[in-house]
Amino acid sequence: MFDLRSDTITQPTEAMRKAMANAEVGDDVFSEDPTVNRLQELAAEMAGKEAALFVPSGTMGNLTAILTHTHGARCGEVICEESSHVRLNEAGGMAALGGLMCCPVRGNRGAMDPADIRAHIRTPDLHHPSTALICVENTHNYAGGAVLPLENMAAVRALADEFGLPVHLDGARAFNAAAALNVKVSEIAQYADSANLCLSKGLCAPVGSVLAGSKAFIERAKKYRKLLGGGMRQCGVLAAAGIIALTEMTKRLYEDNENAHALAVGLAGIRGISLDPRFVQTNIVIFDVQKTGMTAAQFIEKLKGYGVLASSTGPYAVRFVTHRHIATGDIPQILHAVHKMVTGA
Ligand code: TLP
Repeated sequence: MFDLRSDTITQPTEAMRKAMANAEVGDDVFSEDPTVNRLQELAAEMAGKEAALFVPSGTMGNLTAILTHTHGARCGEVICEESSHVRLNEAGGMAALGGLMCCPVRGNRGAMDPADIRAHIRTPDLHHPSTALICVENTHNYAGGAVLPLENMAAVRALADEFGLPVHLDGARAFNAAAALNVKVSEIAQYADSANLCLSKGLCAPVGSVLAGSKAFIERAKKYRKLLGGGMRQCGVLAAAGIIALTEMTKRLYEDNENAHALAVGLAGIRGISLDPRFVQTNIVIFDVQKTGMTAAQFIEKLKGYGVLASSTGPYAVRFVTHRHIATGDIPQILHAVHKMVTGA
């Protein structure tokens, strides 16, 4: 089976398992776990921020950041791209736990136009919720792993500064963006006040994310992590894998990006599949299957019989995600399986 459902399915490496077994640990709620402290220092340095906080998941990293930025104020509004993960895939956490409303803005390949953001920023009016935060996602998952151009991030930052608003980066796959742009992740994160970087996707750690920001922000974030139940104890066993994720696994992400591009080029040549491979910049390939006469659900179910697992992002949108367990040599076989399934030949 080629499992292309997500890069979240990646297994920890041997080096990670060894490091986990031998990790020095302490009670992290007292900030006394030396391995967690090391991971946090490393993550802060890589993100170009003063401090960082280890959290169990990307979802908790984003929600912790959102609550921290809004100081738990209810009735505020968070501007985010309309198909962003914080809006669609985090169980409405900002509304349920933060009393916040989501203000969706349609992006172009995941990038919100600053003019559109400006049009959604609330003016003082007792009828209105107040704009409290802008969230950006880079790479943008549902925009097919699109990389937000750095100029766009800089323009959003400038606009946020004009209105005194904080910016949070959902950088679940920011290292894939960094690999595609050939820049350090700090060059991307510099435009945001906080950045959530996932360790458990293409970087292969079993669990976890790091939330990076200023010292004062991270101090406040600790309280919200606690509120969300994310204060873990001897979690150096998990952080040990995270350290390897950051030191060893970021270097290979360009392979996942290249494999995804090769998949996209091949898929575009299969009858009934629509996508533009020029837009596949990182490890996510989203393609339309409507012209095959199948829905995404039918396509995925049928493809399973040919040894390939996929996920969907819409009624006719199928998603393939490349990762460490998909080798360059597997791409022709995957394409052959899809071709056979679609054409019967
Ligand atoms: N994304 C998962 C699913 O939830 C869709 C996936 O398979 O891609 N931000 C972004 C941009 C994400 O893609 C994800 C996970 C998260 C945050 C949440 O991370 P976790 O799963 O660790 O809570």
